[in-house]
Amino acid sequence: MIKGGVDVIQLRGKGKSMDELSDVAAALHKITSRCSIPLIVNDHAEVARKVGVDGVHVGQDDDSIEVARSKAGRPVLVGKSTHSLEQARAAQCEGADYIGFGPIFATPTKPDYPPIGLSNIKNVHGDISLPIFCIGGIKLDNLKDVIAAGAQRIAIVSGLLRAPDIIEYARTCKRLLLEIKHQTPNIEHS
Ligand code: TZP
Ligand code: MG
Repeated sequence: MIKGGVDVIQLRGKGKSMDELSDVAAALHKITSRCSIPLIVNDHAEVARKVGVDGVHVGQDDDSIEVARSKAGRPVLVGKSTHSLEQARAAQCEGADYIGFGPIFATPTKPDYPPIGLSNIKNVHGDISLPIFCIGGIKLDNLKDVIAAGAQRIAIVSGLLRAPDIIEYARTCKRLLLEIKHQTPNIEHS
């Protein structure tokens, strides 16, 4: 992923024990830190106390941003998943450093959430000043539509993990994001 140009990596280890997650986080962090790629651990701020990851990501049913920061015990990025405009506004008020916004499309990776669709992407960017990562069902096939709807940053799970050539997949996604960036001054894409 790093070779392909991914800018940030999140470690999601649903069902893993804290020890297993910490071990994977430590091994990954050796790689990401060499390349100056931020590593964010999903759900469990405790891991950030033990391992020098760069951030923690919490969902609507996880720790609050404040609790996550205090569990980490040191300055880290804290991001929050949001599934509506209201939740995005609340995450900004709560002090998130960035938000995830989705699922944009229905996705087996997060099956129990109704898709938001493309139409709210512009609204959330108009309302929220934090970095916004659009997520959920985003693939190479629909990435142009997501960008056209106003997305500046995207997160991909299954599209990348199932790609026959992860480097090439990441590279092509990145190229699409950067192409639009060049047509739209003052916007950063990742
Ligand atoms: N949050 C909203 S959708 C999603 C998460 C974690 C899953 C995204 O996975 P995929 O495979 O890229 O649809
Ligand atoms: Mg979570």
